Amino acid sequence: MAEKSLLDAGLCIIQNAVPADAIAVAAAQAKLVTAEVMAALSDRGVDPNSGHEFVYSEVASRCRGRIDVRHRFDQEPFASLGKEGGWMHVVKEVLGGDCRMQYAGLVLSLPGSDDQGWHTDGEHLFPGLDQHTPPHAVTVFVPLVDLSSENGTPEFFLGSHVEKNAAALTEGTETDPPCSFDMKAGTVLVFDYRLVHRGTANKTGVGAIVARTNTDDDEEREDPIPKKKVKLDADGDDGDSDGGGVERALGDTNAKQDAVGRPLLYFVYSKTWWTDTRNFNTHEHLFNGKE
Ligand SMILES: O=C(O)CCC(=O)C(=O)O
Repeated sequence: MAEKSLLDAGLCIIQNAVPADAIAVAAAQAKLVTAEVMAALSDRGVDPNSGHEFVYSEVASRCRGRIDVRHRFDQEPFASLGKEGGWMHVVKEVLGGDCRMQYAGLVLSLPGSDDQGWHTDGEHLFPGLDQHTPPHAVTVFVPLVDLSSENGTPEFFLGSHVEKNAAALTEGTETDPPCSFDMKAGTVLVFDYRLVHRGTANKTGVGAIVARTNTDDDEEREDPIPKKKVKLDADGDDGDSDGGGVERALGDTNAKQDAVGRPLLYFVYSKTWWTDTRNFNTHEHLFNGKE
């Protein structure tokens, strides 16, 4: 079912793919990694909110207020998630049991970020071919907080992994609007590398974002994302099998979003014989020593 959706629409959703406790651990580590990267960017006078593009081997800008972090992703808990995440059965079904992980990272959308430009994560293998080819690579999005139109759900043009459909988009003859999904943390999206998509603005706040560690004062801070009724997922399930465990585990994470933005892990897998040479094509390091 999920595999068919991935092949036909270019995307599938897997409910509760990551348990609440694993999300909480990943969110805590993401916060540490992010603080380290933000501090190093600040030392270099780089402001992710300025809209100026930058690319280091550990972090790159994606648009104003949106950064793509690849620092410490060979370490736990990300290394294990990349190998054993609750999406691997779908990925292996589509790419083969011998598929390999290309890379993993975190897209952080800071409060007040812009909508991202429409893009694909990679090209068609044989552009202009008459026939549609099966996926050679997929991306898995793993939100570490609940996603909503407030903090920015990614948007997708379903079917645009097929070249002629993507061409219709470019030519303006595509009529179906893009779709997005309000998702709980722990529910993941797997999509074809060629699917046209973008991140959307994080409207949860504006102003300067300062990387900081938790203090006792944090307990008294107002939650910048008021708790509201969770919207249903694509299939009408609210995605919470344990009656609120995800929300409990993430209460603290959500409360700190003003400091760390909206964190979204991603993992990219491919057929064994393919390598991504397009993304993060730089040798300039943010940190003095190599990772
Ligand atoms: O931030 C998001 O929601 C999506 C980011 C994305 O698609 C990208 O950086 O390629």
